[in-house]
Amino acid sequence: TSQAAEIRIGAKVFTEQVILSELTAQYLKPHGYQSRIVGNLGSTIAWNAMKSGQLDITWEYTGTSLVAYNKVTERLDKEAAYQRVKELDAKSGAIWLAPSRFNNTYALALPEKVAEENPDIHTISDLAEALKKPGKGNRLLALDIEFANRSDGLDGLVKEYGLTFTRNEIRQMDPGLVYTALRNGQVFVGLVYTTDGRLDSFGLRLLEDDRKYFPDYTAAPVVNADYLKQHPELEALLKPLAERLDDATMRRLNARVDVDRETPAAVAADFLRQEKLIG
Ligand code: PBE
Repeated sequence: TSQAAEIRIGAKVFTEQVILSELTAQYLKPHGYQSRIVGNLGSTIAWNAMKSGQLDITWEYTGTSLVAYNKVTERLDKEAAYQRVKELDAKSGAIWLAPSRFNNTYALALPEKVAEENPDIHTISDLAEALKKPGKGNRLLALDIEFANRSDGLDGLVKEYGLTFTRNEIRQMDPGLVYTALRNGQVFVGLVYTTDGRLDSFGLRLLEDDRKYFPDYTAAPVVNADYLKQHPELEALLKPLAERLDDATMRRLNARVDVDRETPAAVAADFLRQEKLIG
């Protein structure tokens, strides 16, 4: 009888990442893996820790690697983006496994009340126009700290659309607090993640990225190359899990945690049993 293999799973600071790490840990357990989840990481920290072998696996998003890590400025569709990051990252010891079916992209969203008062704002270009009109009251933009500092983030977005926010109209906060600010109507607009579970129940209006600034952000497990050499079965093993996760499914799982207040561990266990991925 062989000893259980240890697998160290990295997770970033938002709910979806906690659920994905729980899904991975609980799914791999009956296959002989003992998991350790390391949470609350920033994107770059998680990514570098996985590449250097301090972590074995993380769930990453294609656009994040493409634009934020590899600084590719060319616009690629979903498949081309996946192929490109798979190729580029393999050179630095990170192996992309079979992708999920969900795309967790960024979006700008209006609080329900702001949406009602501004029936003409449906795209980010509409927002840019509205911001140019004098005498607007609340013009605050809520966003997370990471977005303010990423190359697929705030500076590029402002430039692409000619958004005229002043420095002190931009409020940086923890990602979860952006949704609180939006629900309470404390800001004019907020930066959200499109698979977040709170979008529907908070009645937010998502603005269309009509200039296609944001890349595709399909999620996939990414494994340290040396670890994968020791555990080549992971590739086939994780495929059925990744394949079951589409936009609607991920949003529902996220909502069970952020709206219904179930724990990520319970949500993951329930999903794996329902899908017959564990016994
Ligand atoms: N995203 C949206 C970000 C945060 C959520 C997937 C583009 C990321 O973690 O890379």
